[in-house]
Formats: sequence, structure tokens, C-alpha cells
Amino acid sequence: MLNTPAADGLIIPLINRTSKKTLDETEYDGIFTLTGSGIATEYASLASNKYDQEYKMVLSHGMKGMGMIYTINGRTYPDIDPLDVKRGDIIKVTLESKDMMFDHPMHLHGHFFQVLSKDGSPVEDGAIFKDTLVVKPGEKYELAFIANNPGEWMFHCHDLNHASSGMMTSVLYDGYAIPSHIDQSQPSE
Ligand SMILES: [Cu+2]
Repeated sequence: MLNTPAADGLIIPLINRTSKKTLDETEYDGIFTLTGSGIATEYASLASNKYDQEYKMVLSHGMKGMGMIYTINGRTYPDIDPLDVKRGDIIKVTLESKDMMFDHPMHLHGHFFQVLSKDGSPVEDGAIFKDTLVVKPGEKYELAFIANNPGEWMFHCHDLNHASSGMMTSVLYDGYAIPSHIDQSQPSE
């Protein structure tokens, strides 16, 4: 949300479990709240579920030679274990920033995740589903998502400088075979 007239027409269709609105009714009324904004979702809340897999991703940065690296659990892509999932699993992910300088807009491809808690406080009632979450210095979030879209999906910082300097991993489905028409010999930049 930007404090500029150009932002007035910028409508972002957040998905909110408790909202009664449809996309057509979504409008920016000057006040954005997690619980009062957004459109209704068909997803049930994942907050009270038992989780089939739990992962923790600690975000940080460091130096390597003369350059900066951005790390998940102290490592850089591709030297980071993927989040192994099975179709139908409910996955919990803890995102914790131990980076005291940089924001990390963490983006998961192929799924929406529910934000369960921030810094230990549950996000109640207005549970929202997102595919990107800005993790600011020192913040800690718990997320959950349903593994309902088999494949190998990137889970990375959307500051692409950070991503290309290490802050990427993937959600990898059990038994998923990379389609043969994808040429794996020439990784793209
Ligand atoms: Cu980042």
C-alpha cells in the first residue's frame, strides 16, 4: 500500500477466510487490514491441523569472497535441501529472519500458504492465503500449505539479487519426475 494517488487503482485480490466479498466487490477504502480486506476463499483454515511435514527456513546473509551471499539455513542454492512433500500433505514452514539488514519477500510457486503466526502470535480469524510474504529483519512467521500441485516448485526470495546469490530452494514432490521435454543440460540464468 503506497501513499500515492497512483496506488488508488491498485487492487490486490487477497484471499481471506473470513471475508464475504467477491473479487468484484473488492475495493480499497483507505484502510487495509488483514482481517477486513480481501475476498472469500474456499480453503479451510489450516491453523488447527496436524502437519505431515514441518520445515524451518532461517534467512540470513553473509560474505563469500568479495560478494554477498543470501542464505537459507546457512547455505546457498543449490546446496540447500528441498522441502520434500507428498501429494496431500499439509506442510508447516517456519520462516525466521536472522538477517538484521535486509527484507526478504519469500515467494512460493504453485501454492498458496496460510499465515499462521507472526512472532509467536497467531493470526486469528482473518487467516489469509498468500504466495509471497515479506520477512523483515528479525521477524518469524509460521505458514502452512497443502501439497496439492505435484511438481518441483521454487521457494525463493523475490529480491532477485538475493535469489541469484543463494536464497532459493524448492518444494519437491515425492516421485515427481522432471518432464523429459525440459532440457536440464542448460540451466537458465
Ligand atoms: Cu531476500
